[in-house]
Amino acid sequence: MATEELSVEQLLTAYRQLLLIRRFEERALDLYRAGEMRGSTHPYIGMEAVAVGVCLALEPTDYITSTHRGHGHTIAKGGDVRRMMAELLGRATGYSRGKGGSMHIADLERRMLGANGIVGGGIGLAAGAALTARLQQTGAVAVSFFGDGALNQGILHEVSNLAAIWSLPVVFVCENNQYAMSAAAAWTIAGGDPAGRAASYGIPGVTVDGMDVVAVYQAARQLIARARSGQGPSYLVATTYRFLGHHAGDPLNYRPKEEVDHWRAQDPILRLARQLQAAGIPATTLAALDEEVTAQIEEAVQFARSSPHPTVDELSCDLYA
Ligand SMILES: Cc1ncc(C[n+]2csc(CCOP(=O)(O)OP(=O)(O)O)c2C)c(N)n1
Repeated sequence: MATEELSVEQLLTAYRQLLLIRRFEERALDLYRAGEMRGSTHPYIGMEAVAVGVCLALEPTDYITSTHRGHGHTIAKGGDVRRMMAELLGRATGYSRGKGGSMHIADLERRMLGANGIVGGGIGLAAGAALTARLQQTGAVAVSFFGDGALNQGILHEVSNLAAIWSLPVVFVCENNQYAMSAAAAWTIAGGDPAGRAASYGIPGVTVDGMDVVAVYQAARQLIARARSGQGPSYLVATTYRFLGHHAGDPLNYRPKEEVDHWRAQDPILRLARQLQAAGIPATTLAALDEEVTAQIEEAVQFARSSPHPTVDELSCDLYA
């Protein structure tokens, strides 16, 4: 798709966001491997263009829901990498006061309604947020990010049907990264292109190249505008790939090397760098941006490391039994 509709300034903003996610994830993996981070983490590396392209088309007052692979969504919605890093290191300054970890980061101020350890768990929440927006007449839209593995969860059918009959302002964004853990999408999804399923609810279904941040932005913008103007929900299926394992400890013994090489050549950061250079931005500017982002992430790590652990008397606070 043409890049004309995004200014060079907006493209640079997108580039910075892609880098911020990539460098955050790389650093989180370092901390995991060094034993400094407890629990696990699900890296979003390779998929950054989906979160960034969609969130670029959203207003700050719009809602998103996320998945177990939620760091990219949080950052793309404007989340604070210091509080995220502190959460990963279990510190009291983290988003969940250090008691939730990677899969329990939410930023209600930025209307990021939470990462979610339950596959498909965010889908109903997004429809609920969309219903809230409708009843309060705020004009807000909700986006639900979910993986190809959630396509066959019952909740998606129930919520798609309800959202369609109530014409809710929600966009269902499927991140088809080709695998649900080690199960290839090609083995597990009936009916070919998942976007085709939207037709059974009488709503649009669009498939987009999820490695191209501009294409994602343009497709998302249309569907979000449609939802905002009262025309109801839609499906956006972004074809993408996770470059690394399902989680940090995945031995990754189920994907052929040629397949990985093919997708790595589509790296969304390299693709946008090429587009920016064609638009006249020198490579030195892009390298400087990368250095700035890397320093920002390092500062977030230092912030996390110097933050206190939650105290013992906080253990049962925020728990419901
Ligand atoms: C309801 C439910 N079933 C199973 C699991 C275990 N599980 C965690 S992640 C995952 C795979 C999800 O794949 P997908 O939705 O494609 O997202 P991806 O990991 O590829 O981003 C599974 C089966 C779970 N967390 N929740």
